[in-house]
Amino acid sequence: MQRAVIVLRAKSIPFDVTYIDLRNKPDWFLEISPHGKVPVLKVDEEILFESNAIAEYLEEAETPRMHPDDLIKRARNRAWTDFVPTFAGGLSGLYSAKTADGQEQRLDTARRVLDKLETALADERGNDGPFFNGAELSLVDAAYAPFLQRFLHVDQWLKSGLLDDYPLVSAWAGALIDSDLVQGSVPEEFFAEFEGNLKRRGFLVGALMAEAPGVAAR
Ligand SMILES: N[C@@H](CCC(=O)N[C@@H](CS)C(=O)NCC(=O)O)C(=O)O
Repeated sequence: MQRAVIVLRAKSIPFDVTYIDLRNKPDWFLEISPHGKVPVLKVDEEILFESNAIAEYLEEAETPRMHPDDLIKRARNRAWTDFVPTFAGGLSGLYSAKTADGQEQRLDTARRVLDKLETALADERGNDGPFFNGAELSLVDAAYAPFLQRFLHVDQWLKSGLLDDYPLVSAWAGALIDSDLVQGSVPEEFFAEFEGNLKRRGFLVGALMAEAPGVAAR
């Protein structure tokens, strides 16, 4: 959902959003979403699903172009976008642990995905950023932003210090969450709901949040 909203905002495409309670999906949503998952984009009467497909559709439909012009760069941006589910799983694994031991065990996986991304930024960019390709926020940025934003939020409690070892990822994540496009891509209550979800699911970080609520959210 968030990735689609970032792209819609970046391209100044007017849109309405309906948020779904994923624990209680309405019938109308199940009828239009083939996998019962968000996001779904309704374009006139047509339904699109899957974040990648939606982002690529918007990219082809509307300017400004968010992919690099260079064909090789564009292909590699898409390849790194394909890595997002693995990356997101590596980071969210860390904060979905229920015990300190479990969290410790998942550090290696988190480090592995961060290593790859740090190398990708070093190899791909050839400039000072701040985004994946340079000065402009691109589709690959829009794909990673939601997961980096969630991680930075929970790390206020986890205090893993993990990103300290990855200066390029760390600076990139900071630029993403500071960007208006990313900040305005979630509703006001998003972080409260996100925290509620982590608490409800019995994750260790949820307990830390309950003990020390109100750490300043970025
Ligand atoms: N590959 C899909 C994954 C979408 C996805 O997993 N959405 C989650 C929320 S982030 C969802 O709808 N979960 C509800 C469920 O699986 O029942 C995409 O990128 O659009």
